Amino acid sequence: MNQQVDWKKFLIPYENAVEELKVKFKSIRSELRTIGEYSPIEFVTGRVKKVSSILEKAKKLDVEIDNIEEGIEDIAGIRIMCQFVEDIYTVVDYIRERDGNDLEIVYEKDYINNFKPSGYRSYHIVIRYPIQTAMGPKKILAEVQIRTLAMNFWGTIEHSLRYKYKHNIPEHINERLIKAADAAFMLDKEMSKIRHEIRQAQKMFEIKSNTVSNI
Ligand code: 0O2
Repeated sequence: MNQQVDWKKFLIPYENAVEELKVKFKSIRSELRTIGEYSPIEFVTGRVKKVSSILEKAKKLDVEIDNIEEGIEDIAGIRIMCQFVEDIYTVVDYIRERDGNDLEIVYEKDYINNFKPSGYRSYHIVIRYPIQTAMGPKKILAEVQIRTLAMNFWGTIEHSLRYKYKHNIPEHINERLIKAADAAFMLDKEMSKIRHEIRQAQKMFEIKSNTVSNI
């Protein structure tokens, strides 16, 4: 069955979609920076899933090879990193505003308010994205993961450890990873509080200096 799939050809629209989406999200950041505004997007990465990982996931989810385009939603993956947790929801709103324009939202998963048992936190949006190919137009599924720098730090390391242990992480290590995820989230919350306090102080300062100049 696997031999029947021309993987190089199959993956072309996914590669194009990842490149296009990276440019689109990166340009939000550069536009905002150009006009001197704060960008909720810190940086953007993207990847096309490796064939071995596609096959592994298809096996895990019991998806037939013929149904891989619909059954595996993250063959094209975009990751958007934000400084603060609240920035994540600003980015989610950006994507929602584009729903029906240059992309369609299929569904959203909030792994921040509902974090995974592993401790994993991130906001996922599965989209259907139109792409022009040499064979004509096509819509593919892509997964956009939106997370803070701290969530990304934890997720990247936990992912590589999970692969090193071949998905059989001993229970005591799992427990420590969950604690590390909670600590990363505490750090996110503390950074948001600090930011809030600095903003409040700045506002107070502006009010005071306006009052002085009005006298
Ligand atoms: P890769 O190499 O990142 O592509 P399920 O566990 O069944 O609820 P499902 O259906 O696999 O989840 O999809 P979901 O929840 O959208 O998660 C897909 C991707 O989210 C994963 O892709 C990871 O990128 C990330 N992810 C989900 N759970 C975890 C986790 O516990 N730890 C880390 N580090 N990442 C996670 P892949 O295919 O696993 O891998």
